[in-house]
Amino acid sequence: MNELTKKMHSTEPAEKKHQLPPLDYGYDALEPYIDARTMTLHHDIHHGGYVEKLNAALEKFPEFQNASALWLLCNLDKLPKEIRVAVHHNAGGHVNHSLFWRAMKPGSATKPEGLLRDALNRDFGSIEAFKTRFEEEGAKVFGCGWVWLVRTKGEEGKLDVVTTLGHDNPMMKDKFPLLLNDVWEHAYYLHYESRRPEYLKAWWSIVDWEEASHRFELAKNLNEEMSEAEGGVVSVM
Ligand code: MN3
Repeated sequence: MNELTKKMHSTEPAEKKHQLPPLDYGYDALEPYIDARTMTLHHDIHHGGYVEKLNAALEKFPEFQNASALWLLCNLDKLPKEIRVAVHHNAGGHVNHSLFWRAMKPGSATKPEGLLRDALNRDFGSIEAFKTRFEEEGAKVFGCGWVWLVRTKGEEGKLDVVTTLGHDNPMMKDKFPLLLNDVWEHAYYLHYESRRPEYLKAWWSIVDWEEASHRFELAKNLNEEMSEAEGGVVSVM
């Protein structure tokens, strides 16, 4: 029995478990736009819960324990039927929230710059028109979901705004996420109650446009390895 086979048949706990990534800033750092209580619950309880449930679903299937959460999400049809639903929800929740924390930065008040700014102007007409479209699409999501700025693959990749339900990710449809906002009620309800459009508008004050620009560059070179926190490596299991 070689090492890999041993590992696949081992009843030991998985060597590699999915981990809740720590925030790069304090729970109160995004105030007043997102309050500390919301951030604490959202990161520790909601995101933490997805990680815990993802690990629990994979417990009986060591052959999938080294796969990135993004790979799992994009290859649901390759998974055992009994864990497909749990992995769908929880790998999606893990991937999306890992991206979401990095999409924001305290006191950033930055603006899109360089090639990303040019592409936004090219594909939406203006930065303001892009923001309006993003807010409108985000407000329209019925129930739980996300709103995204995505880039289609390739050198000339066009930018678009898309929405997903539950914790689906645009990579499931071959679109690369640059920026995302969480429009599940748990993301804003304590402070904004049912005023989701107000949350969407306020959110621009904490967007990290440098991260979005970084992802815009990554989208051109998808063969480069990305860490799990950056959205995982889809091609490698
Ligand atoms: Mn959420």
